Amino acid sequence: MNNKWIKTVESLLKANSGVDMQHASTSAIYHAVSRATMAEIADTWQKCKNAPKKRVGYLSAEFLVGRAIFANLYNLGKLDEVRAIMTERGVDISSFEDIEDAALGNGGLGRLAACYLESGATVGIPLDGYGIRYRYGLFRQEFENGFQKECADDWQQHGDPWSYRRDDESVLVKFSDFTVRAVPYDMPVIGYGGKTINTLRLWQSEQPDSFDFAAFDSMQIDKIAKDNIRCESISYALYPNDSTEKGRILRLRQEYFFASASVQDLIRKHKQKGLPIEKINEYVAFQLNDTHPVFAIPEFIRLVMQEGMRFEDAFVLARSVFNFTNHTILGEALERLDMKRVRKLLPKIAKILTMMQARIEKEFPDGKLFLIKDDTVHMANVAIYAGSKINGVAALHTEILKKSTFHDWYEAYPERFLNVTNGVTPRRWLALCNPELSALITEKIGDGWQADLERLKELEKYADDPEVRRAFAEIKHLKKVQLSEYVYKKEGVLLPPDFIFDVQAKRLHEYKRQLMNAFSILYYYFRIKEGKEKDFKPTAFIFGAKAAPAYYNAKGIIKFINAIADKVNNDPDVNDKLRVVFVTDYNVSYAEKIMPAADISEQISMAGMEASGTGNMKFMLNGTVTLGTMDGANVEICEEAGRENEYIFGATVEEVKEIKKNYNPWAIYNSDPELKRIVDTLDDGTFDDQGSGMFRSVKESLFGGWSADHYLVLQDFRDYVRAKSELNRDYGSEEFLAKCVRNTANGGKFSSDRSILDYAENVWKV
Ligand code: 26Q
Repeated sequence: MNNKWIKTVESLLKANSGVDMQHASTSAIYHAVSRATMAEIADTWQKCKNAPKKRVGYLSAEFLVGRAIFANLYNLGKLDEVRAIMTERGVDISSFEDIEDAALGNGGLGRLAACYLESGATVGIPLDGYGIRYRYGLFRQEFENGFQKECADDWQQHGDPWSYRRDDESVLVKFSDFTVRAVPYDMPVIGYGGKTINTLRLWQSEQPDSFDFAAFDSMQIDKIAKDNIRCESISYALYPNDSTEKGRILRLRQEYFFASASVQDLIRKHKQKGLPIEKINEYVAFQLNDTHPVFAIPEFIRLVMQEGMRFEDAFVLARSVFNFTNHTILGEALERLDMKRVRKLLPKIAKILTMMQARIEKEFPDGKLFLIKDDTVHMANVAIYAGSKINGVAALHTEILKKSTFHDWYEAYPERFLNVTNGVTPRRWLALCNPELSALITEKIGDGWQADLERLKELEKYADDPEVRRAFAEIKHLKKVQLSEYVYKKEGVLLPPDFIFDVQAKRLHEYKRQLMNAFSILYYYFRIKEGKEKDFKPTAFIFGAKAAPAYYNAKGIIKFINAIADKVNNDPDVNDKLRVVFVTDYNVSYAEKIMPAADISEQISMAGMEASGTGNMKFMLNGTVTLGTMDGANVEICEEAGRENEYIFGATVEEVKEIKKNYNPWAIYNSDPELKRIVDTLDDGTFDDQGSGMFRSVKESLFGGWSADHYLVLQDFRDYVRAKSELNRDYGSEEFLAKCVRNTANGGKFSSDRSILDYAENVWKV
């Protein structure tokens, strides 16, 4: 950065805080540095907005962007310079780490959206994000006696220097009972190299007029306040339900709110250019991130009809601009909305959905394909029927969509289905979070891999070079030292850096089987105590996960793992061999510290359940072997790195299908005394759930009624510990170190740059 930049920082500090650098708070300096950088990029940003080509709108209810400041400076190529300038002035910019940015997403789907925007800007595709500016993002997690407690995430408490409010581009969104104003806040999305800057536009809901004068006159202040709250409630908070549908009215309002605002915005811009509406498909494409934005389709049809087009033409036009990504096969997560409710809140939208249903009935009279059935609208069906392309997020997942979830649709429209395997941005998930490994990579293969990740392949030959293996191992150790210090400070738990760091970090869900991991810890715990694991290499088990606040068993599993941690860490018989920690408030910034420090990446979902996973890719890039099932993108990780470089176990999708035909968890439990003892700790008094009944409920999920061990924890347990023990034996060997190198070397496919280029070529045609 130049002289001008630091002058701007200093004058912003004076103007906004009335102090100089020596006397300013971290928060004030953060703000000034961010704003000065915004000024720096203003011209490029403006120029990029007017690109006269087709633009893509990525519609997503979630954007889990994480901390912006370092990523932005890095992509501008200014991070080192800024660090130096600020150090000269007595400011350590790592203090900005106390300021966490927006967590406007739950997990995978929201973080994917953020990676995709960054990649779009990096590869120079005009891709803009559209979402909701939640006043409160995903809850902050605390533990109270080992129970999860949710706290509000007030992400704007230090201001929001990375966005501009654009009042003049507000639009109105109408519900049957009231109208709200959608006010856009624009964030720059800076590509690597800083040449392209796209926009993330987040809508905030407000009252249409700032004042109801009549009410004010008659002193009905309470009415004014009530109206205000009703409007602002729409973007008040992110729903923390990862993968479970809860048919809530406010959620429906949120979905229509941002879908409508975004479509209005793009149609208006198109018209402002003086272009005819029928040609909008030459200038705009929409990607729907799961079903959450699907209202955009009937809304688009409605608005285009308002411009004078007939329904049939509007429908055909819609089909040429919309595309849909599915992220789950979990039945309860496939959105189905009660048409009674849609008719009540959004009568015009209900009418258009009904016309679409009539159209499909005419086209397919046998009724096998439908949008509305039993007065319930299936949002995924709407997106498949009225869109050009539908994609899954990993090869295996897409096959499952074609074979089962959407089989009838696949038979009718095979050409619409395609796979786009997920990816992650290598800037945040390698370059920034692991500068030490990045320096080694650059030393070996030169610069440029950051934006051309396939080049990592050039590292493969070094897997056989003992010196490079050593260097890899030393960096891993350094990252473990750093994480250990951080975890000690935050959690008060000591993880010795010479232990194996075995990590499972992702949302808490029964299908992801954190419980099976917990059982494996107890397995080693009992065996070590009994002297049966003489050669077991000391291992620290690290968990990071949030449970949806209403997901009872998920919360029970958190409490269970915390109880295990308590016991293990305080037991002198084993704590030279085992440590367990459940880190508090796992989020993007925590992930940036954890991924580089992991020796083992646990990806242990029941096969067929995890659509892709993206954490698995972040670990891989950082030289971590996968301990996993043949699920989601794990399959492709094996393909790329070679299965022999990972630790694979458990039933495959086909086997799961077979096993489920007559699965009997009782039989497994009764024939395996070691496993029985472990499972029984849930209710034999080994652990205390403080009268909550949670542990009994978790145990019942393994045996009770129809849902008996739905996710085959008992079934896969033995093969899991088999693989885990094998890994433990291999750890530290020359061959193991080579595996780590091979993982980084073969991670190139999992750059989100590749995913975005896939979408651009096969879906958006830009
Ligand atoms: C639905 C209705 C009401 C409220 C919330 C929701 C909701 C919110 C978030 C439903 C689902 C989600 C998130 C789903 C998700 O993150 N899926 C993950 O997507 C990743 C990116 O494709 C995949 O890698 C993961 O496998 C998949 O689980």
